Formats: sequence, C-alpha cells, structure tokens
Amino acid sequence: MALVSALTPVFVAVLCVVIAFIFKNRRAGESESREKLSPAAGSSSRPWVDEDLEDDTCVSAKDHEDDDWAVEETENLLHVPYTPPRYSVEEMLERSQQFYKLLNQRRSVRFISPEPVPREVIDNVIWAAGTAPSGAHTEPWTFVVVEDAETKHKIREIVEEEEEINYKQRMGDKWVHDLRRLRTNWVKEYLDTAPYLILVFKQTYGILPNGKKKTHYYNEISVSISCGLLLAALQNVGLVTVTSTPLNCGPKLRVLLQRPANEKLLMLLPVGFPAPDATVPDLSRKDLSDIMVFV
Ligand code: IYR
Repeated sequence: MALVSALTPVFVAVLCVVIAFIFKNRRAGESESREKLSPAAGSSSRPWVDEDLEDDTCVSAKDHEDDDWAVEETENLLHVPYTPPRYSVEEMLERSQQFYKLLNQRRSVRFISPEPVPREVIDNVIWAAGTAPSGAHTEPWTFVVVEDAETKHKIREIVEEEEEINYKQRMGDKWVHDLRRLRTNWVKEYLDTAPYLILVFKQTYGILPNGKKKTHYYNEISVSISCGLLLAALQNVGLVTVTSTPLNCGPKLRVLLQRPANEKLLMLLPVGFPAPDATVPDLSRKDLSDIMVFV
C-alpha cells in the first residue's frame, strides 16, 4: 500500500506526459490536414500559386448536403451506334504525320498583329474547343471573346498591374531567372493589339433550372483539355496565341467581364495573326525517346 502511494506522483506525471504527447500530435495532424484542404493557407512558400484558382474539382454534392446542392435524377439517356471514319494504314500514317507537322509549327507568340480576323473563324474555333470531353459531360467552360478595344485595354491594365508585382515580388528570383531567356515581362502589348482576347473560365459548379448547384466533376482538367483543342484549332487556321495565366488577375477580370462567382479564369489567350516582325525563342522540342516510354 505504502509502495502504491509512493508511486502515485510518478504515475500522475507519466500520465500527464502521455496526454500532452497525444494532444500535441493531434494538433499537428489537424493543421496538416487543414493545409491539405486549403493550399492557399500554406502557400507562403509558394507565392506563385494563384489563390483564386484553388481547385474545386473534388467538390461534390455529397460534401454539401446541408446547402443548396442538388442530387440529380439520373435521366434515361439513349445510347446510339457510333461509326467514325475508318482510314487505311497509309492514310493513317499520312494523316498522323501531317497533323504532327501542323502542331509542331505552333509557337507561343507574343507579337500579334492588329489585322482583323473573321469573326466566324473565331466562332468555329470555339465550337471546336467545346467538343472536349468533360466530367459527366457537364461542359464546364465559358469562353469570353473580347473584341471591344476599351475592354481589351482595361484587361491590359489589370494584367500589367498584377504581373509587375508577380515579376518583382511574387514569383521569386529563381522563376524570374528561368524566364529570362524567354524575354517575357509584365508589359503585355498584345492585350491591346490582338483583334480578340479569349478568356477561358472554368465553371467550378453549374446552376440548375431550380437554382440549385450542379456538381462539375473534374472541371479544371476538362477545361484544360478544351484549351488544348482550342490551341490546335487556332493553329489549324494560321492564327497565333500565347497561353497566358495571369497570376492573381482572375477575380478582377471576372468582375470586369461580369461573369458569375462560380466561374474562375483559367487561361487568357490573345488571338490574331503574327505581327510581321514577330520573333520567338529558338527552342527545340524533346525527342520521342525522351517523352515516350513503351512497355
Ligand atoms: N505569366 C507570366 C510569367 C510566365 C510564366 C511562365 I512558367 C512562362 O512560360 C512564361 C511567362 C507572363 O505571362 O509573363
């Protein structure tokens, strides 16, 4: 008995240490998962991550049972025969070579001529972009085509103001150094000169006729694929662009263009013919053996 009472303070001390240890570990785990949920919260080490572009891809109706998300009725969708064109081996070889040749001529061009581009061509390249596959066929994209000179100039002012901060402060020395050879900077003359600016927004969710939210699965990758098709469609008609993702400009541009809150700017593409004196960096592409692994 005497031994037990002599050991009691020791037990209490050990117990306190164990409880303190468990508590500390739990706190550390919580803040780690908070950071996983919200990358922006821990973004101080990655200042170039655009907080507005935080990916809502995982947002599903299930996560939002308490608010105004809808669980949709599964409609009875008809499935129909599909018979796309079938080519001979020779034709396949020829077509694949020609298509590669066409796409291999694509370059990011920052010097764009003010020469007008037929509006119908723009309609057609957007039709092409809209053929991209999307999560559950939600087609979560909005392509805002800006032709109005005043709006283009306002876009330029917003982008240049933010990009100057990006280059001078947010991006960091390593990034600025890595970009030096591409001779990019925060002055974006093409935002005034290009006959069209196409601003591609991803819809992080949709709105159903009853006002409830509709889940847009994989919206970011879906819209990214549509951007790829858009680039190919532009190349196919001899137009040029540069894939610009102006960091931290999304919210201001969204408001300027009067787009709703569920839309986030993914990419800004100035579109037109190349300026007669346009130059591009003399880059080469990786060899097939460097990009393909055959198993
Ligand atoms: N968005 C900036 C910076 C930029 C970043 C990368 I990565 C590039 O390959 C090129 C530019 C700009 O458009 O200047």
